[in-house]
Amino acid sequence: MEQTYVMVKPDGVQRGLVGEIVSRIEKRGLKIIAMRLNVIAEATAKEHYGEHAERPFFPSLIEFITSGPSVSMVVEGKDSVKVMRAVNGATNPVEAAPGTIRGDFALDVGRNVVHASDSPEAAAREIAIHFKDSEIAVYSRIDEVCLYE
Ligand code: IDP
Ligand code: MG
Repeated sequence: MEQTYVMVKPDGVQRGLVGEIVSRIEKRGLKIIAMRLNVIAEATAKEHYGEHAERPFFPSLIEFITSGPSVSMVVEGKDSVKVMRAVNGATNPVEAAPGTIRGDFALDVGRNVVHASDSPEAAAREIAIHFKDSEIAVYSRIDEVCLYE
């Protein structure tokens, strides 16, 4: 089963959207195998968003992502990278379809509530940045027999 890294960004925590977002992930059938609320350190944020280091929005992105608590998760399930990107919706919430998290709860690209890894390779990199192996739980969900053929 594929794993991906998901974050409820500080705007999502401040707006009380953690439960709603976790609920959507769970109801889709994806399994949360690690979860933590904390204020991400600046060095960790810079490593996480390293691919954007040269972009003009990088300083404000790092400032925002470290500005308050966020919720980090490792999410597992069939094609979880692709599924979580679809659950989150387009990066720019103006373009995000209704029914997606960004399409339902956001308007501004710099306040788009959630993050999810964009490839399995990125997921492995991001999971390793945010979680130790010992923080990831290996378990079965009782509904897996219904979720998967
Ligand atoms: P993603 O979060 O959908 O993967 P990326 O292109 O990887 O989108 O950008 C990372 C984050 O940087 C976005 O979620 C958004 O918060 C922020 N960002 C991206 N492009 C812009 C921009 O043009 N202005 C301000 N912030 C941006
Ligand atoms: Mg990205």
